[in-house]
Amino acid sequence: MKPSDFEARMRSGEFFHDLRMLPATWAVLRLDGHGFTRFTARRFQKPFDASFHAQMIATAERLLERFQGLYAYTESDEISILLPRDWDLFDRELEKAASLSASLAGAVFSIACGEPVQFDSRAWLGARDEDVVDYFRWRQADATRCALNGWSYWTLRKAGRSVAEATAALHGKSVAFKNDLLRNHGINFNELPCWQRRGTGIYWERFEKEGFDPMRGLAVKTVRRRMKVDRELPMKGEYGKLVERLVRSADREGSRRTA
Ligand SMILES: Nc1nc2c(ncn2[C@@H]2O[C@H](COP(=O)(O)OP(=O)(O)OP(=O)(O)O)[C@@H](O)[C@H]2O)c(=O)[nH]1
Ligand SMILES: [Mg+2]
Repeated sequence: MKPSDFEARMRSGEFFHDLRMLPATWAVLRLDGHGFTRFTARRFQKPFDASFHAQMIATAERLLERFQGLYAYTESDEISILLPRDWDLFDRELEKAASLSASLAGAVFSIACGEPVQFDSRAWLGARDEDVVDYFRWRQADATRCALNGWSYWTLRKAGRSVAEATAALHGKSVAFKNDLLRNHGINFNELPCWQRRGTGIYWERFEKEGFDPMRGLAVKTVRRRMKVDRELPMKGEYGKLVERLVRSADREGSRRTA
């Protein structure tokens, strides 16, 4: 067999390498901490730990920057990064996007906490702006559900119930039941920190920077962009409007770039 044939035959075994995220489509990379139930149990306060969340935010910021995303959202041990429709890094190769995002998140988080941790990563695709709004409302609803469950479970555990007892006490119970349970233990779910109930968003904002033009000897203003970490996200419809604004302004910028 000729070396070039051998090379081609071996390459053909890289079966998924040609998979690309569809062109001109919204894409979200969603990363999730691998085995974080055990990892967090050893090192962080339950159900929520501000330092754990701060590390998730720092990881999300690095991903947003490196992957040139429009918006990052983090809740629990997951991070979603919205990519622009015209995103063209790595030729939109799925394997590259998933493996490089997971390895960057793992590296950033591991350095911060001093032990090796892993993330998995997957891609979500949506054709319409409304799909993106629905996606982020879906993840925020998950944050709220997990926060209520986590607070209910750990309130029972801290009150002396075993794993089996706490799990059985909450099995199939309604949102109202869990809110009442917390109230009976002196906790008002709606007054818990917003980031725990709704997650945290990170997006780009523009600001004016004062500078000096030495050629003209003049004070000048330039427009720069920086990341804004929003720990007080609105919820439901209002959150949807925030995501819609980010998506629409990205679409306007995209069409200016291609005009
Ligand atoms: N202690 C602590 N745990 C947290 C915090 N935020 C998220 N977690 C935990 O992270 C875990 C996330 O859930 P999953 O992603 O479903 O569980 P996992 O063990 O990571 O499993 P895989 O993702 O399937 O590998 C849950 O057990 C949460 O309680 C936090 O602020 N403090
Ligand atoms: Mg996980």
